[in-house]
Amino acid sequence: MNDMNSWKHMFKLDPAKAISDEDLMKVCTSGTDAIMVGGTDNVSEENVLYLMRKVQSYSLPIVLEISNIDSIVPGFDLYFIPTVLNSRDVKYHNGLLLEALKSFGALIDFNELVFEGYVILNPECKVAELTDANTQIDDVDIEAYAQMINDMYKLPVMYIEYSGIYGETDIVKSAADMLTETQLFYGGGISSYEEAEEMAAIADTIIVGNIIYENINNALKTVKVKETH
Ligand code: 1GP
Repeated sequence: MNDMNSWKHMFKLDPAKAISDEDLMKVCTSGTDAIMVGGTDNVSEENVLYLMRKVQSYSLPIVLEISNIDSIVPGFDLYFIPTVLNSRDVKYHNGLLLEALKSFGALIDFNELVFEGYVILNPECKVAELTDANTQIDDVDIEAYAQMINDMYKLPVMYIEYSGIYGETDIVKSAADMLTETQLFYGGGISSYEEAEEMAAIADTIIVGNIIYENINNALKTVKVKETH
């Protein structure tokens, strides 16, 4: 169930945003490979638990992408831990992690954790602001980040995050070309089947978020990339 290497498509649900039971059912029965629960603002133990329980009534993997220590809830299949490599604040490299390990290190099942090397590329998105990310990155920079992740830190996942806007395919391709072991996640601004198809041809896994809340039918169409990749 948790063979995430084969996941081509994930929907990302924000616990701070409302979704109707009907739309949640459509998302969870769409054929997507997994549901990722994650967001930047107002993510709490209460809203994470609420969404987890709702999604657990469907039979697909559910992953928590940890936003803050207070909203970590047991019961997910996997826990994704971001480290933001282009953040200027050490807190978002390993500072939060250090605090979490000091408090809970003895209780953690490390087999459930997946460390994500994030590179945030939309300067306007909330997470870029929060983490003080240096988003002025060209293809040489992204290649170096990809090498850092694949060859040096040897992280299982590189996440190219354009949250809110559709990214530059050349940048994503530059990263993809450097990765031999690391799984490439792409997320940001996918709002149609055509965009999903274009990014799915480059990245290993695409993540579709906002469009779920803006146009559920277009969101559902993105799952069709699984038929071609
Ligand atoms: C956000 O990468 C995800 O963390 C998906 O981005 O919400 O723009 O689809 P969108």
